[in-house]
Amino acid sequence: MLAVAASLGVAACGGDDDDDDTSAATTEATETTAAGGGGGGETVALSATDFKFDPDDPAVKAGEVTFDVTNDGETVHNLEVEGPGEEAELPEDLQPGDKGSVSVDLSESGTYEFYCPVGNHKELGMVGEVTVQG
Ligand SMILES: [Cu+2]
Repeated sequence: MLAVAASLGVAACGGDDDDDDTSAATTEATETTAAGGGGGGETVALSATDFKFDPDDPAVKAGEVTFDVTNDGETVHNLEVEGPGEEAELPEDLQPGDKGSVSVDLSESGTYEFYCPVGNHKELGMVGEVTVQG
């Protein structure tokens, strides 16, 4: 037990350390075992600008949803999605012009908030809501 905890600690600390301001939310992300085939979740394409998401009210079917984010703004952005059982964010902030994607388990219908966790971008308007239909 101790050995397991120790090795987990080492693994968790192994990452690069350039930007750790936003908590260690990514440590749990590996929990999702590579869902073996066929899930066929939806993909939502989002454009991040200074300072909003477009669209800011997408609708999807319940399931594993992948958000493809393009930073069309002129400053760094990210995307964090508050799913029903977990929150997920892009592994790295997006520089202007960059793209990234993050998958979230949205298997329960409802509405879930997403926002940009960089600086005060959420307060500036980088917030939206995804509607999940069962
Ligand atoms: Cu932002």
